[in-house]
Amino acid sequence: MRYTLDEIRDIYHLPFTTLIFRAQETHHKNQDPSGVQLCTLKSIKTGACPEDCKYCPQSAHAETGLDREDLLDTATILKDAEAAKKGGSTRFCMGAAWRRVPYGDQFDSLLNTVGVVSDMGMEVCCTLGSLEQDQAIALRDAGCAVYNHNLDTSREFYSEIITTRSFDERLDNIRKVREAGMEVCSGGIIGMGESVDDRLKMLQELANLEPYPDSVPINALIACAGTPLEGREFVDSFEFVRIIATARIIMPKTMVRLSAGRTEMNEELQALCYLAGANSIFLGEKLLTTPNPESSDDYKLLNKLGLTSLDPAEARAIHARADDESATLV
Ligand code: SAM
Ligand code: DTB
Ligand code: SF4
Repeated sequence: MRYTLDEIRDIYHLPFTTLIFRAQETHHKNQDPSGVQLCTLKSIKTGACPEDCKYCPQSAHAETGLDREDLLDTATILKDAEAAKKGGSTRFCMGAAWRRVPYGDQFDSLLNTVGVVSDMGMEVCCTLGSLEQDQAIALRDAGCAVYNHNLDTSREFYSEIITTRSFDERLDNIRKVREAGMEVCSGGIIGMGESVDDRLKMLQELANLEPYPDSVPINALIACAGTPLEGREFVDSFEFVRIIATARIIMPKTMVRLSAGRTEMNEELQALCYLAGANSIFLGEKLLTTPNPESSDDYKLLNKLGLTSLDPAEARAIHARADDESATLV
């Protein structure tokens, strides 16, 4: 095990100044400190999801009045992928509100879409729920580089949030993704009523995966009307930044993605997140079903901070160099 819970607690509770210093130190050693990865999300199948994730506006168990939409065809998705590329994104992430990935025409159409988007030169990520090993392999072969499946919270708090899919099923899904040779993107949500320890246990689970995820999205709960978590207070800013910094320190080479909740964060808080080691965001006016900041506002902030788009090839080169350095240190 790379990290015990006590070790992670010690990091999280450092004086804020030392915590940020440690995160910066790790960030500079392992990442391009001026690079931010720009990803765009697209909901390709929306709503009516049989899972009961209490935070999710797409769950059929929620009363959000969301318009459901069947799987979109390749041509429709391609238009958004092209717009995302033009807008400066390097990764296109397609999300579907499925319990498990279906076989048949829908999957064939999806594989075709993955291939076409990948041929455009975008890094393709999918987040489609649980999948079978052969589906993971087919996705990879079609050009899907990354699969997102979040742990969402600690093992203990998990059953308060989701009852239709177990924590172990999620870990199993992540293992299948890895075995198929795709990158793993896995993180969670802060602000659902979980304790600080629950958040740290989630980070511990992620950091102790072998290897740990290539990217870790940290979402601040968007408390959507009609979901059981409606009305929850937005997470405390400093607790959120501490989680980002802790994730950076214990998973030095991962892309820490500042994900849902940015519309509730002012520029200063987002800048603190970058200081704490966040180096990826979702760009574009929509996440899956909820609003995201305007791209122009994001570029304005990145320009003010002197941060630039991180090219995926460059990110891999930096990671390779960091590997070499640690090899010579031994
Ligand atoms: N259905 C797939 C799944 O569950 O893996 C993919 C899509 S799902 C919407 C992806 C992730 O979005 C969830 O695991 C959760 O972490 C995040 N998410 C969903 N609703 C959210 C909300 N209201 N606030 C913050 N994060 C949310
Ligand atoms: C992740 O961790 N966050 C993104 C992405 N992975 C798929 C999704 C956020 C969704 C927020 C609620 C919505 O827009 O429906
Ligand atoms: Fe379905 Fe994913 Fe939403 Fe859960 S998070 S209800 S699995 S779309």
